[in-house]
Amino acid sequence: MPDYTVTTSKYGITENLTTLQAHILAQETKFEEATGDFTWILSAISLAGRAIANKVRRARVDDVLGEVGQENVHGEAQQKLDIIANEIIMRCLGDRANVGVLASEEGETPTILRSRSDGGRYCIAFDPLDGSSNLDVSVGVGTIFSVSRNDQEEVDSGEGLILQPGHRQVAAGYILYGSSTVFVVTTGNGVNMFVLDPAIGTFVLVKRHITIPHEQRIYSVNEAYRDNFPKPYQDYLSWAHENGYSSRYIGSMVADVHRTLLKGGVFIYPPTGEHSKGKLRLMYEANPMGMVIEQAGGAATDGKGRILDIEPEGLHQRTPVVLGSAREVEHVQRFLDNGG
Ligand code: AFP
Repeated sequence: MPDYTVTTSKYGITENLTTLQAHILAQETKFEEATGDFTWILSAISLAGRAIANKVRRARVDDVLGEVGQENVHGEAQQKLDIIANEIIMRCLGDRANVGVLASEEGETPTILRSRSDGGRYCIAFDPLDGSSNLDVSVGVGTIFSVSRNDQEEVDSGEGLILQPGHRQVAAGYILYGSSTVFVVTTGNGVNMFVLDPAIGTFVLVKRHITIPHEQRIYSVNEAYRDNFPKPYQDYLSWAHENGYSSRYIGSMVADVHRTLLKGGVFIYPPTGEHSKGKLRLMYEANPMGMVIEQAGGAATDGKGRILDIEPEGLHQRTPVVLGSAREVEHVQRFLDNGG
């Protein structure tokens, strides 16, 4: 397929006019059995992303920063924008006739919208606004999503439908609300990046087939918890210090993973004293990010094996995460395999 990503007119105007929807549609038409389902789902996520981006930009003006004064299902303080973002996504995706099950970080159990026989062919898990505790200091935050098929005819519980290992995801990605609004997505055929052009209100393709650098001496971890990490992680950090590594940590997973994807390095959230299984969630953080990183040529492990091969047991299950450049993940894994 010719690359029409950037069009230069005879008047010297350079514009990027391949939209997210056009790109996904073009990908889908390569498959005879394609139904347009993906385009339909991703257009809903794109609509939600644009609406959330607008809310995030206006948060201080509209006075919707800060906590609501109640806790979510994990006992974490809920931000006003967590609730707003969740409602936007539920609304946008709930309207799509091919979505069967929706599961959010903000909800205790998944919402069953329709059975497979009624057209609900897909299950979607999402974190509506990851990193939201950073919002009041204008740090980049993001939405993470994971799409898998709804293979079961019979509706038992929403969890029964959505709890599938990450290698069964058919699409995954994130939207970063940073200095620009960036949509990164994979449908299992490489990773593409779109940026919201605010002038025309749509995501346009800026980079196709992103490849993560094979190695890069950067680690991204909350080093303040170092004394509470298992010893092999502490030993890895000592080794990294001795080997000229640089450290970058924002504390907002989408921003940290996005930097790791583009610049290389390794993002780590190990088990800690407080979170013995790690802090991050398998279904709507580690799995979708793992798929994006693998599709870009990197690796994602929980310290024991591939994240995408973990058999999930619960919607809100946590997992340790080590992901990024293949060589950098290998270095961490070497310490974990040797026990320090
Ligand atoms: P919030 O959504 O509560 O801000 O948490 C963000 C997050 O889940 C993830 O985005 C970060 O990678 C991680 O927590 C940061 O955790 P620490 O503050 O423990 O480093």
